[in-house]
Amino acid sequence: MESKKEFFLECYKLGIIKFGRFTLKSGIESPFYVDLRPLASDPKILKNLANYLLEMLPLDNFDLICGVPYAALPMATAMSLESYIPLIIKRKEAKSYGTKKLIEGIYQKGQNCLLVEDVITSGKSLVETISEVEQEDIKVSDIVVVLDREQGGKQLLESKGYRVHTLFNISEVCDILQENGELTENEVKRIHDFLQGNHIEFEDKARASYEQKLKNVQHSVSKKLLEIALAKKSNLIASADVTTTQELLALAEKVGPHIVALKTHIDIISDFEYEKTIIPLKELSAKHQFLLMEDRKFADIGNTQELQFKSGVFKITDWADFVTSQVIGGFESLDCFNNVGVVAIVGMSSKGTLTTSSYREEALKITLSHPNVIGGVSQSSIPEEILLFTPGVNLADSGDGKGQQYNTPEYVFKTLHSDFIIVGRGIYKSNNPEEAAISYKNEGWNAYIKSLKIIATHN
Ligand code: 5BU
Repeated sequence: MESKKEFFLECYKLGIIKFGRFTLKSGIESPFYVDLRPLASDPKILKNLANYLLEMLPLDNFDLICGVPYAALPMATAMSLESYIPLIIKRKEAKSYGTKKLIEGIYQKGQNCLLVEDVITSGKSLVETISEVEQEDIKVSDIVVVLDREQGGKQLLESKGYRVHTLFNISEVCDILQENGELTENEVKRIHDFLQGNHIEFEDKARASYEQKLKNVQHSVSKKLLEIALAKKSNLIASADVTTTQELLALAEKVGPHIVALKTHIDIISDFEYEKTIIPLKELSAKHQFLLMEDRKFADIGNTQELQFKSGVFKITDWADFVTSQVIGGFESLDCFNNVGVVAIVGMSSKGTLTTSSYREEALKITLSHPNVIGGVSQSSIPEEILLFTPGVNLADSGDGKGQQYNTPEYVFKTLHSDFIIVGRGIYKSNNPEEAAISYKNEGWNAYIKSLKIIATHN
């Protein structure tokens, strides 16, 4: 098997820990959130996990294995399959009919059972589970836990005489992630402060308003975007990921009055003709007062980007008000976009993206210093002197089954201090795109207004 650290990083890729601001069941706000259920969906990882857990244990001691429902059930099952120790199943609640049994499976009184738990925090729910198992005259001496949040649970159980074996704890996990560029030193320090019960400040300082930003921005496209936002009371950019000219123009006509910009992927239009596609689109943008954002995501050397921008059938330079570009080609690769605004891709919304915190840090340096850049696309906050555009917004879904991960408007304005939300399928796939655009516009605007009012800090 690979090293424990490599194994953890494999697990981390499945999205089991998130950093930010989360309200726990107890009402306490935490700078990180753990959910190990995704581990069960990767058979190789689950099998390896079972073996890592088994390796730590005095296996001869146990007659039975039992997982604490629900997250640990597949883990306990995998451990049973790997070790041939029989599995029993504990119900969350006793059946209200029939046998009213709390424990299912074959066991005898007096047998010793290993309890398996995914995450231990205060340990209170484990104490309850243990007492329920013990009420069935099954002995519990050892508990094995995948991740210890280091918030007193291990000590509580040990004080009651149980042995607690933990595979990972949050401190070592933070160290691994820092080493790997996923967390900064400051972020790790905050997590340690939180774990030690110290007061930590969540950045809830009031954000800059569009009026304030309008005074500070230099680029004419930034100014236009902010002016339209204020005039329409909208921070919505509709992503028109449709594939025919007719659909594109119909969508622009319907949502035009409610948006600040229409985002295109012009190369997915199958019947593209400059005259028939772009000319009427330009007319609609003038009629309904929205800008055109071509989401080309340039990612080449300057010379090639310039050709892609100015030549070919699309001639983006002639009609787009602003474009998206990766910054992977370096500072000078952005020089060619000098008649439009550039939105730099700092962080992506898709699962497993390679835009780690160290990449984002470097990308931001270019983003902040290049005069053509008006803002960035990111899923984390960026300095307020530029505009933040956030895709991956949907009111109904949390993902699309293809790696997209969605947030709500409330989250992106309050936590990330976004300036503009980008909504694709939430609008163009809706039965009534105009109504959907109006509701995203209102949700977005209300979330923005609310985010202006947050001044208090939290404990
Ligand atoms: P959706 O249908 O709302 O998921 O569409 C989102 C749009 O934003 C789509 O056109 C993507 O190409 C674009 N996008 C994104 O979703 N996430 C990113 O990180 C970047 C762009 Br960069």
